Amino acid sequence: MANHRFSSVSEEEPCCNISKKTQICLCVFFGLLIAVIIAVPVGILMWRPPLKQWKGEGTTAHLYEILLGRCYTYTQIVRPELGHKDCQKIVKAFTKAFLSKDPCSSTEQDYQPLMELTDEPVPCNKTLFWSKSSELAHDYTRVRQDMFTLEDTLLGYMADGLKWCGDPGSSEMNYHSCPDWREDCSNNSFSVFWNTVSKRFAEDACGVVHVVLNGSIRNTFDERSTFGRVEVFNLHPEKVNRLQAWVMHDIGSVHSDSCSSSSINNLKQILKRRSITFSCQNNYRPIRLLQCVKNPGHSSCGSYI
Ligand code: 2NF
Repeated sequence: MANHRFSSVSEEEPCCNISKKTQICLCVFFGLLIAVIIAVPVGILMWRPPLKQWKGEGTTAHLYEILLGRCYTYTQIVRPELGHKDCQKIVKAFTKAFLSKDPCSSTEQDYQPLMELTDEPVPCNKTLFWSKSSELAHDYTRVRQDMFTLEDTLLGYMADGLKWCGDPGSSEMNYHSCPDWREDCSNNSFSVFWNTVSKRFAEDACGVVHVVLNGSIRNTFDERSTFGRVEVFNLHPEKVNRLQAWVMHDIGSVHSDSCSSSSINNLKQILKRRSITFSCQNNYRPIRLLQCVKNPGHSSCGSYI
């Protein structure tokens, strides 16, 4: 009797008069339905409009970590006398200036909170500008540690050589591409940053200020460069006594420009109109020596090394 009852509810019996095949179909149907119910809202929540494509290279990989590391290196090791700086706060203000924003509509105001967190004094007579002479100017301040290029100050040190931009449709950085300042737009997050920090660097300069210029190119003083466009016009004549230019020629190059060339004369006239005295020296000897250290065998270095 017990055996009979057992066999009457055997597994072979379709439940509720539904065949096994129908049961499987229903399972698959409800499974798919649940998957769709979950996937659609998740998909909607996760969907991001594609990031805009630009002609310039994208944000430097690990930008946030690099900025943070450089901030700590600068404030703890390079210039500890600066006192406490909140690097976490500084890097947050840096990224906040451009994240979730149109990278072609960047403004000086975007970087204002960052500027306020990174105020840094440069002693009078110790500011060194450069234009088309990055390597040489930095070789010089590496030796003359009392002198400062923008990249020897906290913000310049943190940002030098990096690229960054955001996107209005995303809270992420755009690692694929960023606007090229020549081909896409001039008011891009990257250029506006350098214009803003270069402007403050020039506004803060006092006493005799210096600039290393490249006499081996045609436009030694380029009015469209950051130096020619921003820095020269933001020097304060009431506290800057003189601008001293050092026009350097590459070792072995055919000289193109010198202190007597028309582009340097143009710089002189601009400064005259701004009531700033100008002086110029070709191949300033201490910097020439550094060039010769890198080219010891060259005939033009014979008298030095
Ligand atoms: O990357 C930097 N460290 C940097 C960039 C721009 C400006 C530094 N600066 C500051 C420095 F402190 C110097 O005093 O400006 C001065 C040098 O700039 P410059 O434009 O007079 O000199 P260049 O050798 O012509 O340019 C330096 C670098 O800046 C780029 C250029 O491609 C080169 O890599 N650059 C120049 N103008 C712009 C711009 N409007 C630019 N990058 C983006 N937007």
